[in-house]
Amino acid sequence: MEKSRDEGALVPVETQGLQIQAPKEVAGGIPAVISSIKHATKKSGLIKGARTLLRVNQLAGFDCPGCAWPDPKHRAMAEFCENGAKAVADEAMKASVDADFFKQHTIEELTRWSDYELNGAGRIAEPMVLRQGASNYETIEWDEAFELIGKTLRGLDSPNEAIFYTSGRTSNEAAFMYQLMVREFGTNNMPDCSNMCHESSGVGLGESIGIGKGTVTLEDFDKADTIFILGQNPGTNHPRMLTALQGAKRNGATIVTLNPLKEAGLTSFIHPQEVTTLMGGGTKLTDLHLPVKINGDVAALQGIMKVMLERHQTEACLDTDFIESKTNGFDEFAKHIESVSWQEIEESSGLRRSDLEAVAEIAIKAERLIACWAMGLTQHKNGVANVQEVVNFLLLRGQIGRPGAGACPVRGHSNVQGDRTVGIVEKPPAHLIKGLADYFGIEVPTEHGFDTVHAIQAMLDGRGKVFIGMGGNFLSATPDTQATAGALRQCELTVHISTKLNRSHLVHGKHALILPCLGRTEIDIQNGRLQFVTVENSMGVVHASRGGNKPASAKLRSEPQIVAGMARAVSPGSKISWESLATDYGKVRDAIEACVPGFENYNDRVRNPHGFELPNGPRVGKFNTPDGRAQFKVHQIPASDLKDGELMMMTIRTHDQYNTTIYGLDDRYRGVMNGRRVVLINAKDRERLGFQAGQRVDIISSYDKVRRAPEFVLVDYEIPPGSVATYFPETNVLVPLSEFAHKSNTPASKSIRVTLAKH
Ligand SMILES: Nc1nc2c(c(=O)[nH]1)N[C@H]1C(S)=C(S)[C@@H](COP(=O)(O)OP(=O)(O)OC[C@H]3O[C@@H](n4cnc5c(=O)[nH]c(N)nc54)[C@H](O)[C@@H]3O)O[C@H]1N2
Ligand SMILES: Nc1nc2c(c(=O)[nH]1)N[C@H]1C(S)=C(S)[C@@H](COP(=O)(O)OP(=O)(O)OC[C@H]3O[C@@H](n4cnc5c(=O)[nH]c(N)nc54)[C@H](O)[C@@H]3O)O[C@H]1N2
Ligand SMILES: [Mo]
Repeated sequence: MEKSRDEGALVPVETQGLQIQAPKEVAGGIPAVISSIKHATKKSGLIKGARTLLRVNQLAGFDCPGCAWPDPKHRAMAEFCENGAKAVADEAMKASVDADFFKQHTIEELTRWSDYELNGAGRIAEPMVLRQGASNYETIEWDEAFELIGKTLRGLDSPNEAIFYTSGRTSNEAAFMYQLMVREFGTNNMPDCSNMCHESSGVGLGESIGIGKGTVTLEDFDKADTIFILGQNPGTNHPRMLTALQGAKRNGATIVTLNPLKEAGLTSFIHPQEVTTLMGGGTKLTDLHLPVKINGDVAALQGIMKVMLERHQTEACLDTDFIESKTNGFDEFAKHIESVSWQEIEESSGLRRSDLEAVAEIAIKAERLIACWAMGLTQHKNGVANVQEVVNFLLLRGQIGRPGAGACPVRGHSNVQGDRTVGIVEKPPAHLIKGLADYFGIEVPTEHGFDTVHAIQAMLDGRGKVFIGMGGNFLSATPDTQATAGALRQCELTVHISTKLNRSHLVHGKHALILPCLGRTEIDIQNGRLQFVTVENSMGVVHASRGGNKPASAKLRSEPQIVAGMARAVSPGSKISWESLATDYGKVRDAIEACVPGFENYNDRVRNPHGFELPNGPRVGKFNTPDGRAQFKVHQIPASDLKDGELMMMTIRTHDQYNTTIYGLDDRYRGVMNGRRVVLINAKDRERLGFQAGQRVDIISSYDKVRRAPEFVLVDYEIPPGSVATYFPETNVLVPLSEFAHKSNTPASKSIRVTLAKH
């Protein structure tokens, strides 16, 4: 049967077969083990699947491409992780996307495949080109592909007409070479997946504490007596974090969660490697869950701090020594908090004063408190304010720069933090400009480049003419799918360095290239010598990663090799010895050491099996802000002004996806099985709006009343009134390009105003 299509989102529509079960209360356990073995053996065969799983996060193995959560130093064997296993199995698939595959399937036909089917086609086997006007990709030799890139880039009126995107799986070595190539060519147009991700954390923390990174290490979780988790679903997205939380719980820690949803992974956890806990129903994790409304966090945090400040009047409960000696802006901040009314706090947070008082009570007692957060805080117009409100909260009791305490933005992509550290950034810092100029003798452009939303704008209005993506799936990951599709189609050339087929390969410029690369799990030999790469985890630890699988195809090249190939074609007179960098990654590390602070003796230190920690001022009580102090920041509570019939929609991940890569069709913990086109809605909202449970609706954007995402099934769910949840990337078509966070430009993909209509 011909599937119907969502022409806006450019995806087929499938709602048949959806099954709804009760949401789960416990994460992990035997179901997680079974699920990962199923994925591993189905995708890569029994033996290869099992062998690969054994090598994840081993000291001599590769860094899991799943997420950026660090590895414990005391592990005896690989920490089991269901979703890490899925990521690894997915990369271990056969290389069946080859010349034959593309002969059989036209682009037009492939656009009718679902994201699940596209990913399921296997690894990409060889370089492919789509020539102008052709209906199918065909093979191309590597050198010819590089020459096409070189010729097109050299033919531009200005280097600023080219856009170089990066997704966060790229190693430090490949990322450093990539930014070097881009800067030698002459632009800083380097949008990055972190623009859509933790940019609000980077900007917010940078202003408040002088470093755009978290301040805790994994060991701090053993010491913390209180952990706050805001806007994060670790059971699905950072499963190994549950082990750390379990450890903290066993040491007596109290866990508080702020989330519109009661996520299974936050409620209770059974460690899959601990059969003994199976009988008991797992370790209870959350002690107090606050079902905050979507984007109610500024209000909730201000409410909590209002209680703390008031209490301090009668009974000292703030760290006044810390506030006086280490911070700035407290008086103005305290005045502001005093002025906000409980009515505003309750309305905007959707929480009761008594609940916030209970949380404040916990915070006042906490001697060592860690606050963790992820996309639930960053992807709002006030994403930077959310992050800074968390910092304000920590500063009140001096919970930064002490063991067991601090800020913990939990990163997504496994090397998104490292990519930034080594230079993937559209606003190059002074040390990098000087470092690259001194070490390589190149002239580094200083004009700021485009980030993600501005790159889309630039391609739309003709200022951007070539798009190159180092990994990722730009079309499906970015806001406003229609606009981004239009942007890519206007390009002279679109190039994707990829491991798997995705929708960005199908929505292309006049010419298009797919350049297939080795994955993290694969053996990388250059010049007869085994290479390894390095990555930085979410807590600023840099360590090595060595692949162990045979490459999926003999025609794959490593990312450093691909960058070197492009660089030689783009800058034929280059002063840089690209060949030597691409055949000895140790030389790339030497260059990073020379250009980026904190990498002294990189090649030696990274040979330590546990890697090394990059410098982190706040961790040791030093704030690298202009006045050397941490800053209290004043933010207004965002207006909560939904119109009649309007709902606030967040776009989240299922348990069976990795961003735009769809591994399977189940969201097991939430009980949504065999389908993705659902709206999780409060039954009271559904009834008020006159819909039946299970009814099919269209979702309509409030920003652009024309934009509809058709045919979603309404599912009654425990979610605060006025808030609804859907899965991305299907609903990215509704995320407006014009709604992004103040200062960080992160698309507001967790607060989208919508209405529903009968389908
Ligand atoms: N298996 C798997 N692992 C992954 C990924 C994946 O797709 N699959 N992606 C990786 C990447 S790149 C990232 S960035 C991370 C993402 O990790 P998460 O941030 O955990 O991912 P999301 O699914 O976006 O979930 C956001 C959570 O925030 C809550 N939330 C939404 N809006 C609000 C709000 O306004 N306030 C509060 N307090 N909470 C809110 C949602 O209910 C949800 O629990 O995971 C990484 N790891
Ligand atoms: N509505 C909405 N949109 C969002 C989000 C949201 O929560 N809601 N989250 C945002 C976030 S947090 C992020 S990080 C972005 C993610 O945006 P991206 O990073 O652009 O997207 P991914 O889906 O992670 O990219 C998947 C593709 O990467 C390629 N790939 C995988 N491994 C490798 C590798 O080792 N090397 C290379 N070269 N390629 C590889 C494969 O071809 C695969 O198809 O999406 C953002 N978009
Ligand atoms: Mo992310």
